[in-house]
Amino acid sequence: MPRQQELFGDFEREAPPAIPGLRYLPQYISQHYHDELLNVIDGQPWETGLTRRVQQYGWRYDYDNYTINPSDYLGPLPSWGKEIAERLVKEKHFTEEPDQLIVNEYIPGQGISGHRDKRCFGETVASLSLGSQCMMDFYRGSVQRSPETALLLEPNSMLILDAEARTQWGHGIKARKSDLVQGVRVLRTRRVSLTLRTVVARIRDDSIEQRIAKLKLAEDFCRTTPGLEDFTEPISRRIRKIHRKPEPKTIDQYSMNDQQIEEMVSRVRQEWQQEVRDLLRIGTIIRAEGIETSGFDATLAGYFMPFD
Ligand SMILES: O=C(O)CCC(=O)C(=O)O
Repeated sequence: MPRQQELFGDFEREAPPAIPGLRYLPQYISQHYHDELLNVIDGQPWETGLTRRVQQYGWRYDYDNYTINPSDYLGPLPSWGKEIAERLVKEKHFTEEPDQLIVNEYIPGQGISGHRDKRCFGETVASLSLGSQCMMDFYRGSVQRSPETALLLEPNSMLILDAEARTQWGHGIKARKSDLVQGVRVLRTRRVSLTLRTVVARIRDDSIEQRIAKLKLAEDFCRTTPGLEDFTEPISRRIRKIHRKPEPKTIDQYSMNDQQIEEMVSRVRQEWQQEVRDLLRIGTIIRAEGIETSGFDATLAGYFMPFD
């Protein structure tokens, strides 16, 4: 008998594939939580442009170009998504709170092609299963080859993919109406899954155009506001520096290895943090001196406020 067997319906649960970074958490949520969540999800609008219906929250995924564009921020996750995202951080499955959620609906006969999640997403991917059970295939290396192993995803379970399971292995769900489970053909019913991921800082922390627009507003404000003139030149210098850099559109268009991407992400993040610090210093002076900002663009005042 395989280790870690437990009863699951008429089947004995088998140990998940031994792929480093793959964690399978059966009964992650209760049946009651499951039913309430599905009910809320079914009350939201579905997108119908793909072969399966989806809902997207946090950031819109660009299915044509396989990436996320900096302008495609949709807003914070809804409370029911955020609750799961927070739990994943609390339980240390994620170091940063997931800020992107895709709800996929699979009616029997639908699936998702073998793929590895793109680099616009962070190092961990989580998927919560509602509704039907289904078999997920795992591909070592290329998803063009046959899957090497599979895992039965049960309703209420959570699948976490990080490390090798995220970067070296692909996963997918065959578009069919039933699965062979321990030699028994089991029909699928409707399945709904919630995939939670983080969007990498390079995309999340504003496009370069947005940063420049923001800094230009700050530059104008400082130039014309008594007490803030000294900030004008450092801001202008930063704008000139950003302007000199070409901006490749998305992280997936770089031909860089993982380490180079990490270095670039961390450099851009540091630059951005410096800008935030500059803006916050200006904000501190504005508040300390009681400088009037209401006559200015309302969004500008927001940039000078600490983030929560
Ligand atoms: O439905 C699932 O559990 C997986 C979905 C998935 O792989 C994806 O959204 O990229």
